[in-house]
Amino acid sequence: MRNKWACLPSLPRTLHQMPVKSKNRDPATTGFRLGRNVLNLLPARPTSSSKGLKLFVYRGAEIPRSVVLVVVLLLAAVSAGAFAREFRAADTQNEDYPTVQAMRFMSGLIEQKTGGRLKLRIFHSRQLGEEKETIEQTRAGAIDLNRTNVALIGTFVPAMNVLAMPFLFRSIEHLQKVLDGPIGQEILNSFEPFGFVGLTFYDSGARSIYNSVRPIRSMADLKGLRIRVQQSQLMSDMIQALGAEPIQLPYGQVRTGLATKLIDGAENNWPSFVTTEHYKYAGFYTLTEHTMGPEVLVMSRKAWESLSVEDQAIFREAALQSSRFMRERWKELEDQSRRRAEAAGVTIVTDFDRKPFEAAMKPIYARMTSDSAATALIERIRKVN
Ligand code: GTR
Repeated sequence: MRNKWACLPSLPRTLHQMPVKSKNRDPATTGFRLGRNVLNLLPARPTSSSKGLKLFVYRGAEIPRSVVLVVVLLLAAVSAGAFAREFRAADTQNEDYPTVQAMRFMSGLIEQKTGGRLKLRIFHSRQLGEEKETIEQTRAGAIDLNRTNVALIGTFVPAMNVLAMPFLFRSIEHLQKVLDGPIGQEILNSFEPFGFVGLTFYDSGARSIYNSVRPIRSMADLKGLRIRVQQSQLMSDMIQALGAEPIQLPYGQVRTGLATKLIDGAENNWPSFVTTEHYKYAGFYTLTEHTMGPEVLVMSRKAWESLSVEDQAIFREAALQSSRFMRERWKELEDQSRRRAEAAGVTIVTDFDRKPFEAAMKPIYARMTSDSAATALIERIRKVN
């Protein structure tokens, strides 16, 4: 005879599919009958076919079948991930943005490697607040992971501001070489004294200036324009040094700021310019590519320290894999976003005079290099070929 226990591992999935044996088909009692029928699948007492299941017999007394059922359901639920520990992860970008996709990918890897014990719960589109607040909450341990831009977290972790420095990287290839090498790892390791653990970097392309007033070809064209910047002193100083008026605004307010003419323009990479619909209000995009500050994924120290050493290694590896996964998607979205802006009639200015822009950054570098650690880091970055 077929062992009735054989059906147990798949019990929760098949519960609703089980044939109801009772003749009583009163829908009002269906739930009860379902429970009864499941119980009927359990043997009344250990039989020869249930050898090895002595577990259910305690000091000669049978443990009630209902208790056995609850235990079995709980075990099955645990293995199905119903009680997985979830880590709250914040991202300001929308659901389809590559950084959000990358974190989803990372969560899948973590779930797989921990047998469903751990996973991420991703709050995209500023569901947990604007970037600056979420960074503060991550430091306080109220948010477990945060994907942020280096310019924002630079207020908390000084080395991040170095990565956001204008005209520091010669190209995206140069940036990637730095981040993928020992310097990148050292920078990630430098987060801990500030209440974070640096997990990995994500691509963010180059940021360029866009506005609704005129095409920018020289610094004179920037004069007097109100340009939105991230909530970062470094970014404000940079825009001011270029002769425009910096306005710090959270990411979520830029679109309205452009629509209501509170601001004349902003600066960002192609995917952010397009996915936020800023391109519908700011028709002039100049390829200034003034910074290539990447995104970074950090974890709160509190959440990190709650993990075993083995789980910490799983998180690190999954984060690294997710940034590789993201890189493939990024390039594609960059090209696609640029094409979309062009098709919508955005004027792309490529013939701008870059030299004066670079020269105007001297005071910013002078301020940064008053810190010897930052000077050394900038020099090492420049030397990477
Ligand atoms: C994006 C970045 C966001 C946010 C935004 C901004 O490129 O992915 O995290 O910093 O820029 O300009 O506020």
